[in-house]
Amino acid sequence: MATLETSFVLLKPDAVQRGLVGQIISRFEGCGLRIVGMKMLAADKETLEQHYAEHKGKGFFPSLIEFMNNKTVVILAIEGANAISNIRKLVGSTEPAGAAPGTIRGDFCHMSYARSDNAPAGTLANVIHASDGSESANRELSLWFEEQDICHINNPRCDQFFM
Ligand code: 3AN
Repeated sequence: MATLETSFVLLKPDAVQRGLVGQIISRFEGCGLRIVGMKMLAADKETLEQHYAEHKGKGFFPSLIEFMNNKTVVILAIEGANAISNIRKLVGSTEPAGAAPGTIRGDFCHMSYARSDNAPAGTLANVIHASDGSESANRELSLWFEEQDICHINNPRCDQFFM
């Protein structure tokens, strides 16, 4: 059965710097998912370390944080039926070299794990992050957004354009 879910998506610095923001967002809107929160900001180290806490201690952790620290990113809250798994499907697999054509990573990036250490970005540039489950979606939404800035249906600060 379909469940109405809200997921957290972050367009990484490579997506912003390459001017891919509009094209990526239109993939989500195009299939009927709804943007209910959006903000451009400079990611800070503390928030990034909390966001990627599960990867702390792994070899790629410092370069992953450095790649995004103080860089402009776009954060999104996206709502829809089974939004979390549907968004992961649109995003594609973590390693761009293996991501299927038609997915965001398959179409907009190409780096392999093997090349990422020596890549100009210093890490695996894969343009986007999306929550991988309901627990991480809730954690990431509350880490990056103020509840009042998400236009949920019962948020009195928002108009009802989406009803
Ligand atoms: P995803 O973003 O697909 O959920 P995770 O959560 O396994 O993938 O990894 C978080 C981020 O860490 C990835 N998006 C990628 O930027 C980086 N990463 C993951 N695995 C590697 C790796 N083996 N080498 C370099 N970077 C990695």
